[in-house]
Amino acid sequence: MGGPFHHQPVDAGDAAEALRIFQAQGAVHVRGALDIAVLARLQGAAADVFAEREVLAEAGELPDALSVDYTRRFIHLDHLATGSAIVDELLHPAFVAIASVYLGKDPEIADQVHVRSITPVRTDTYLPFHQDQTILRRRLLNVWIPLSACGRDAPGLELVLDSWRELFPVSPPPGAKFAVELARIDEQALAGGFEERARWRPSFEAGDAMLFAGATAHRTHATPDMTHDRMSVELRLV
Ligand SMILES: O=C(O)CCC(=O)C(=O)O
Ligand SMILES: [Fe+2]
Repeated sequence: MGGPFHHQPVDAGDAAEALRIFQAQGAVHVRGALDIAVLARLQGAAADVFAEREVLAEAGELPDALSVDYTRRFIHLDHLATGSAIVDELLHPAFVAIASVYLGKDPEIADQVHVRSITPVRTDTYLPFHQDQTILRRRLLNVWIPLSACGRDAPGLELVLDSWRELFPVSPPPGAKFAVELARIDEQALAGGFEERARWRPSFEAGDAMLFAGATAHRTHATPDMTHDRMSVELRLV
């Protein structure tokens, strides 16, 4: 079931087309939505925090409260020098318009806004297939914003289009600790239900965003020839 799928980015100025695509397949790639200077500021601020944590971790002095974040390599926006007000600069009116329709109300920003670092020298930073809605237990729109180009030389995102009609059974790995591991969906089980064209692995430019529903299955997309790091912001409208 599903398809034809829309794999091309849509211009941020065409909110109606972006909404149409989102409603048809549970995800839309929006181009030209974000100010590159804002992304660069975020990336610089996050790099500073990761560097500080690296020093603490090497000295065995990372506070317990930060060790989980560090292990998964993400930073809460409140912990960046930019402050969390920068979120206002990430919320393009098209994102808010799509969220309003999808949620059926004025969207709010969920508490956990993060900058994530995916680094090929630490493949444990890669996230397995999951649905955010299994973790947050509520309807949501994820606004996923890479801080630089990714999906070619740096890990991107893989989404399963049209997977948002149900919540799939979870299949946590042995010893699962983290929410996303507890929400893990078995790749074989998921892939079996969808045609290859439903598995979407876009190339992103800086300034792009991927908007996807809380029930759209997704994971980090990484291949052995992707050797660059990638940072991204994930903010969820609820
Ligand atoms: O950035 C990634 O690779 C995965 C992100 C993700 O799962 C999310 O934003 O919910
Ligand atoms: Fe996710």
